[in-house]
Amino acid sequence: MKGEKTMKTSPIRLVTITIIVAMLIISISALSVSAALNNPTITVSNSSGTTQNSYLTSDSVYARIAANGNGQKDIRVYVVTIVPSDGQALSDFRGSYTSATITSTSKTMQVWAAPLGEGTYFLVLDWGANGIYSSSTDKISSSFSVTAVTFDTSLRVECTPTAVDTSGVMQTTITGCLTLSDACTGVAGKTISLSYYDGSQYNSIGSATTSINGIYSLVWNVPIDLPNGLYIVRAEFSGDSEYEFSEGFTNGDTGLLVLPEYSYGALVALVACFGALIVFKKRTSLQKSSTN
Ligand SMILES: [Ca+2]
Repeated sequence: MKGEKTMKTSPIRLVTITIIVAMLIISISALSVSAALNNPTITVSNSSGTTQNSYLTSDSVYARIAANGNGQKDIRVYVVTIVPSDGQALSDFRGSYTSATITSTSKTMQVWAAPLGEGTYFLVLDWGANGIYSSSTDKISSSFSVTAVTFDTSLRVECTPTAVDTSGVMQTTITGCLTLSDACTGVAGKTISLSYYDGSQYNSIGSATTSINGIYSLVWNVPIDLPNGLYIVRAEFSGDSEYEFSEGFTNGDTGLLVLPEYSYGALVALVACFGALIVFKKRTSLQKSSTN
């Protein structure tokens, strides 16, 4: 008898249950509508998604994009040097933007591969990928800087031969090597300026370009009117955005020695002595033959 009573459901209770079920259905559907990806953020990061705001030109830049909800969203990431104003058409510093589709609440993606250009930049998240910056939907990252990788260099120079004579050999080959200071790695494709010191200033000899292993070579036609003496030869690399300035000098052993030439008078005297010697030898042999 007790069971019969509990089996009965009053009309009021039935209505209440129906209302509750209906409300539940409405709230679930409302929840699914509001669950689309929203509230995005963009962070400049490394490949693991950790925030990074300083880069070298040899690095790559990644972006960590986070959002709430679920579903998917097409996006573009622009690299810019100036924060865009509202409603402005977006233009990428690199020439083209990076596009992607976000399908989860967090994504780390490469947006700029090495080599990077030096400067200060921002990333713009174009949420919905329409190419127009809208401050209400799009996001701008904090700024990040890119600086050049620089290497210290060493430069060597020597002359072969180390002596020239204005009445004989008047060419010397200037050779050397441009390398990294902390390794024996040659630096290729760099211009080396060569000059010699005349006692008061350096005078240009010419320039040569380093080969794949950092070696350069230049044949110098030594000016015939260069006064006798020992000349220091200098090699100079002016440096660039990647490699530091360096210079090298010949020393007493490798510097160029211009030897004193025989003057015309001295040469005549030498020829006269040699001639006298021949005459003397001839006479002696004649004397010997006559006594025999
Ligand atoms: Ca937009």
